[in-house]
Amino acid sequence: STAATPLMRTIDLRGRHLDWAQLRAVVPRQTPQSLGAAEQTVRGIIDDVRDRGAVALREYAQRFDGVEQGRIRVAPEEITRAVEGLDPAVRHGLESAIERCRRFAEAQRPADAEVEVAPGARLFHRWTPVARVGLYVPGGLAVYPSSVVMNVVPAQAAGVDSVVLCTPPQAEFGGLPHPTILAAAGLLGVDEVWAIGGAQALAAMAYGISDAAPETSDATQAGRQDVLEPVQTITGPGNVFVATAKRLLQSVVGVDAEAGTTEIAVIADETANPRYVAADLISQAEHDPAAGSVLITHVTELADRVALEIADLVTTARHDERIRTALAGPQSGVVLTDDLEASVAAADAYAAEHLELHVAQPREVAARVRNAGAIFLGPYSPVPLGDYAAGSNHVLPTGGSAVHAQGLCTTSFMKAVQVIEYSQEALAVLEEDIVALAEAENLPNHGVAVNVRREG
Ligand code: HSO
Ligand code: ZN
Repeated sequence: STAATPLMRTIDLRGRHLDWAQLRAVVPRQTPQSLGAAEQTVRGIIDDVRDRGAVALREYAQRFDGVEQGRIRVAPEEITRAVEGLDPAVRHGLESAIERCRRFAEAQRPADAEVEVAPGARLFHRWTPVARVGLYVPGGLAVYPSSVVMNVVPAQAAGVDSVVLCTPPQAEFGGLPHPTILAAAGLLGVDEVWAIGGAQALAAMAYGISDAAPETSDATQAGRQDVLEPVQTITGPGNVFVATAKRLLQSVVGVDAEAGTTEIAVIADETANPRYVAADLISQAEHDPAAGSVLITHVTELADRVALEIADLVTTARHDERIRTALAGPQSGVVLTDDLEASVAAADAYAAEHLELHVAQPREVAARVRNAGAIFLGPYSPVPLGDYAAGSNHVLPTGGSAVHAQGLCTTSFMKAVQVIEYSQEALAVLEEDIVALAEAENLPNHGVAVNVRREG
């Protein structure tokens, strides 16, 4: 093969001894999208949906989706029909993903804690699912039924009472949502699907819609089918309008993190297979011209061989333009380090959404990594395995937020309530302490609430 100029730039850290903050500044990273511009528009949409309900939703469907809506909720028969129409191979893939994700998600259910900190002084940490969850699924070019699985399964494993899915109505499907999305919902047992797109969908789920029956239907026909009960938590990806709506609705509902552009980092040593590494860097670059692919290695020959493999694989890629743009962008690159230790430090500072370890002792190296959304060990655990089928979740922290955040999991749809039960004697033991602290904070009636129980 010819020595073409490598697609990815090189960041040479050899001989430099950078601390965490310096590393964080030199590893490649995309600039996060700014949401400010959409804020006014989205605020208007949210208020409109809250105030005018289904009337506003029908107007937006007409304006943004080019669809005249009667019923906004998708009829159960349409979901069944979509399941029946699903390509059998895709159905098999989704069913196997659902099964593995369920097993992993169910294993994540946290145990309650109970402790008697002193005689008669009992504390309980009781986990409980969120009552009702809303999932937003975007329409448009990228249709990701795998993301429906990734959002719904942990909510179901958490034991939520109900899940509602909102996704845009599409003119090309007769005003229904994309059939593959409907089919994924059907396979998951989600029967409440509403054809609502964008910021409108998030507002509808946050505030609820009580008047969604079409005007033509008589009052007896309009029943529970046409009421969208408000949810307590909303998850799911979306464009800048959806991300802005999430931000604005945070005082009304819980929301998951805004999904940034996907990224992959690979730590490789001399044992790495350069073709595997190249294929995996390309796989995430395929998502978006702004996707980030980062190779971190202390083995320069390996870096060179990966560059050759990338050049080779890109020539036959369907989305070669997108991939080239992503790999050549400032958010991608090859980071050269002095040794494996330094590679781990660089990866930790980068805090990748996905981190692959192509090294001799991947488990041992993984134990030294603090910051990553998900870690893929060894040559046979590529990121696309996690994207579709491993059983892990593919909704992961992007943009370096893995330093403080984690991927979607069962507890994302749960919350713990702290339960306190003291006897009169156990309270009396603490009376002086509480009174002293209450006095110190100039809140004496806090102390009185304890005193009155002694006087009894
Ligand atoms: N890699 C993406 C998830 C995905 N891949 C969906 C394919 N479909 C972000 O983790
Ligand atoms: Zn992917």
